[in-house]
Amino acid sequence: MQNKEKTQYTLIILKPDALVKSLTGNILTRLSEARLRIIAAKIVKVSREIAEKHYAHLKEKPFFNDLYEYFSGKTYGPDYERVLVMVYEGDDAITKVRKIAGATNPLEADPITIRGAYGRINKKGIMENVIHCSDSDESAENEVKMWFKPDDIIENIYPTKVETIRDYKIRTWA
Ligand code: IDP
Ligand code: MG
Repeated sequence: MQNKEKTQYTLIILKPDALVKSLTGNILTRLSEARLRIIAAKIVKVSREIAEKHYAHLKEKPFFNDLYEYFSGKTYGPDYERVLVMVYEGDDAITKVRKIAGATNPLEADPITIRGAYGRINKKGIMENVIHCSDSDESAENEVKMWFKPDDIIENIYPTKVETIRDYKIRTWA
């Protein structure tokens, strides 16, 4: 039987080293080879709380603190304490983006992949590999819901509910 492509969603993060090295344009161009669609995007300052959720599988590792310093951009100073977070949609989006991104360890990644071309291992031994991309449908759903509210995404990709919250305060333009 022929393998059918299926629509997938994937959470992509351009990590602080991508921004420090002015690689945003290069990386978006590389990703465009996959012919996917961007359905959400924003710049975020990474809190310890969201880093611990996003990298829950690494939270107990001895290098987690150094990983947080890198992922939050603290390694590079206040001007770079930010990441670009996006959701891409398309046929086999997860597999295609993981392939273009390359292996986790930039020294082992194929040199023509994003991580192979632009990654490095820093002085503390952290793999600075410029891009995060979801590795399964399950983690994509988990990560998209962690980083975005339903209204930040231009399509309805996961079920939502409407809640009435009394005295809920929001900040608006003055
Ligand atoms: P992935 O980013 O390819 O999905 P994960 O195992 O989920 O790989 O790890 C998340 C991130 O943590 C990696 O992209 C890398 O920046 C960092 N990392 C993972 N394992 C190590 C390690 O053993 N040493 C240093 N950094 C690591
Ligand atoms: Mg991962």
